Amino acid sequence: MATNVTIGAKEYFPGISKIQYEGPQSKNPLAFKYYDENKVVAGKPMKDHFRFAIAYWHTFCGAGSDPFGAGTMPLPWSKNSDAMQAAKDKLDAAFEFISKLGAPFYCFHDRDIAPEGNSIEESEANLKEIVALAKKKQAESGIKLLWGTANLFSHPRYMNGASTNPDFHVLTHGAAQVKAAIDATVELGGENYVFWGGREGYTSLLNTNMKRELEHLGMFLTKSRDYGRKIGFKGSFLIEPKPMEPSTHQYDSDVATVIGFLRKFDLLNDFKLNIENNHATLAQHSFAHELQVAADAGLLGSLDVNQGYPHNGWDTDEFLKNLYDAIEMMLVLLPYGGIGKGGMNFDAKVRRNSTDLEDLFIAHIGSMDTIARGLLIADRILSESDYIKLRTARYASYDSGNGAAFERGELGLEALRDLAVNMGEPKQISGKQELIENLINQYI
Ligand code: XLS
Ligand code: NI
Ligand code: NI
Repeated sequence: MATNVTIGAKEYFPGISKIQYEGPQSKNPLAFKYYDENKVVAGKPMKDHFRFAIAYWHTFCGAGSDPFGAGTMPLPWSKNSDAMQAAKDKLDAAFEFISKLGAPFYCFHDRDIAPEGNSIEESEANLKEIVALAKKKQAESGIKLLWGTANLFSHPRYMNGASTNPDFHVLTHGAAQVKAAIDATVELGGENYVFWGGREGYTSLLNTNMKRELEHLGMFLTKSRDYGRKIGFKGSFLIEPKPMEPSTHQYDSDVATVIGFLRKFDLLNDFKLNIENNHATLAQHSFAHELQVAADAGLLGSLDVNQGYPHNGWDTDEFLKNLYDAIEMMLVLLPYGGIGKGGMNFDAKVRRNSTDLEDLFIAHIGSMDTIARGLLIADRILSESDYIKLRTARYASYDSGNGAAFERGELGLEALRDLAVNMGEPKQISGKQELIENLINQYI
C-alpha cells in the first residue's frame, strides 16, 4: 500500500519531499516521530490499523473563512477562474500532498472534487470528467478512495434538507446527486459510501412533521442502497451521526439513535456507522462511548478522527492531538478486531491563523503521531497490564452459579427476590476507577 509521490504540471509544495519516519528523538517538524507505517503492532503494520484518509474538503478546499471574515489560506491551486481547470489543479495538488504525506486513502464530497454545473446533466458531466482524472492519479500513486459522499447541505435548495425536505421536488435533486456520487465512488473503487445529513433535521418542530420526514429518510437510504448494490457496490454504506449544526436538531443525533433508525428501516445488513470525535462531543458523549456503542452492535464502520475545542459547543474540526482520546479509541478498536474496511479520515482543518502551506503537513503529521502513540500505548496496556483482568473481575459474580443462571434467562423476578433475602446485604466492591486511570498514565 506504499504511495508513490506524484507531482502534476506544477509542484504545489516545493521543498517538501516524502515525509519519513525519524523516531521520537527527531526535531524535524516534517518527520514522523511515532507513525512508522510498516512497524508491526498487535499483529499488523501500523498503516493497516489506521488506514489514514485525507479529507478533501478541509485540506484542499478550506481557505479558513468563518462567519466573521474571509479565508486566510492562500490555496494556490484554486486560483484559475475556469472552475473545471481549478478542479484539475486542485486534484494535482491533492495527490501531490497525499502522496508526500504517505497517507493511503482520501475521501471527498462530489462538490469538493468537481464544481456544480448549471444543470444536473452539466454537474454529472463535470464529476465524470474529474473522476476519470482521479482514477489515473490513483493508479499512478497507489492512493485509494476510502469513501465518497454527496454534499446535500451547501446549496440553498437544501435549506430544509434533502431527503427530509417537505418539498418532494428538492428530494429528487438530492437523489440525482447521490446517484452520481455513488457512481463516482464505484468507478474509483471506493470502499465505503457516507451519508452525513447536516440538514436532515429541523429548526422548528412547529412546522415539521418529524415522523413523515424520518420515513422519507428511511425510504431514500433504502433506494440508495438498492441502486448501489445494483451497480456492483460491495462496500458499506455509512451514516455519520451528529446532533446539531447546521440543523438545530439533526435526526442522526448519535450512534444509539442511528442504530434504532437502521433497525426500524431494516438497513442493518448494509449500513454501519462513521463516527466523528467532535460530533460525539456535541452529543455530550465521549468518542470512546460512541465507538463502544457501535462496536457492541457490530456496526463500527469508519472514523472521523478530529477533536473539538472542549469549552464551546461547535464542530471546530481540529486535528486530533489529545493523546487520551487516541488511547481510549485504540482500547475499543483493538479488542474489536480493528477498523476493517473503514479507516481514519482526519475531517480536520488547520486553525485560521495557520497560513503556511507546510502547516497542512505539520497538522496531519501531528495527528498521525498522536494516533500511533495511542496504538503503542493501548497495545501495552492490553497485553502487559492488569487492565483486562480488572475489568473482567468486576463481573465475576455472573461467571458461574446463580449469576450465570440469570444470564441464561433461568431466574425470574421471584427467584431473584428469594436470592436477595438469602444472600443478605451485598458487600461494597470497589470499581477501582483511579487505579485504572493511574495505570493508563503509567503506560504513557
Ligand atoms: C460535518 C461532517 C462532514 C462529514 C462529511 O460536520 O463532519 O464533514 O464528515 O459530510
Ligand atoms: Ni465528519
Ligand atoms: Ni463534523
